[in-house]
Amino acid sequence: MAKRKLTHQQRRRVEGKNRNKKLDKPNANSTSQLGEEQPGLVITSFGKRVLVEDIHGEHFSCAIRQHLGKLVAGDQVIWQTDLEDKTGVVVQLQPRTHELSRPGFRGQTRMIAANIDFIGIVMPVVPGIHPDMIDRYLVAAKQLDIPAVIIINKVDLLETDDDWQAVAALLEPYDALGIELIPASTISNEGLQTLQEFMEDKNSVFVGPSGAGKSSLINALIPDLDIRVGQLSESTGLGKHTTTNSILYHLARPAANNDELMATGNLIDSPGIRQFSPSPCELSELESYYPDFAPYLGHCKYKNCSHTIEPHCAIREAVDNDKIALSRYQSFQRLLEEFKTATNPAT
Ligand SMILES: Nc1nc2c(ncn2[C@@H]2O[C@H](COP(=O)(O)OP(=O)(O)O)[C@@H](O)[C@H]2O)c(=O)[nH]1
Ligand SMILES: [Mg+2]
Ligand SMILES: [Zn+2]
Repeated sequence: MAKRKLTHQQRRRVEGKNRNKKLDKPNANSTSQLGEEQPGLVITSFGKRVLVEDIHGEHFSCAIRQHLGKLVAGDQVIWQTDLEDKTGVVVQLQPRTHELSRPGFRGQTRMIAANIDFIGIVMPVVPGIHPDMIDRYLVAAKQLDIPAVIIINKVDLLETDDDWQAVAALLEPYDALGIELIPASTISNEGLQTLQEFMEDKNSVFVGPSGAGKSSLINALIPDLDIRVGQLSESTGLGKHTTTNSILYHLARPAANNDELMATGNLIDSPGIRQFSPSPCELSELESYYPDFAPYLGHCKYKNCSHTIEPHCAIREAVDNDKIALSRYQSFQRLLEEFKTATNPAT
């Protein structure tokens, strides 16, 4: 419509305004005044920005080109510095391998970590170990096809043999599955050496409930972490003790012949999540993530048995005969139920 046409003067004014805006602060979609494209690693995300580490280990607060969506700790990106200050713009996201995410609000996905190849499930003996949550993370690890260990944290709080036995009973099903169980404590330093060996040269993520001791463990595992956390909060403008978004730290150990530290992988600290959920999947896929069910699958009366109310169910019989742990059966059923509502929200 003619009304919408700008007069020559108006157009000049608008263009002038935009030009000034660009000079003030280049936004994520401007291309002026930017340095060459270079590779970078996302350390953490905050607000609409990310902290990117360049190949020299320097950190830059970066805007993100809109079409890239949300970025997360562990992402490999291509970015350009803003030549005027120590900021930049992420212009490309390298393909992710093994992204750990969870369902967020209104069907959105919340990223937890990218490019990981090892999951440490941190469970505290106090207030308690939650098998249901362990099983959810184990399913996620199976979906990604990466190894997971269970870190039994705060074992300094176990005082009697009975305390230990109660914990051992809860963990029995995982021991039977051959999953590594690592008792740990940042008070007694138990388990730290073992963890270090497991994580050598890997990109690991620590997950688990809030208060499990994830950040404390990372603090104990990384020698100069205090300094780095200080630097991080300076670059992001965020407080020191909040893990609202995942943060990537470099692991290091002393080099053989001198005092220098050698990089040996990365460890991502993740925020505590009240209820984690793996990606929804079909019954048969979920079954394949429960290796303890395997000997009984195919022996139910009905071929597509959901192992809930069907007669002559081999899985339920195995539970009744203590061949499958009740907690494992219950977590399976809860996930199945949850996946059903996730795929058919109306029902
Ligand atoms: N007794 C004991 N307390 C611990 C241990 N590790 C962490 N804590 C405490 O547990 C609380 C939560 O720790 P934090 O690392 O913030 O947990 P996060 O939420 O999983 O990161 C803090 O008060 C820690 O001091 C441990 O090994 N033993
Ligand atoms: Mg924390
Ligand atoms: Zn069945």
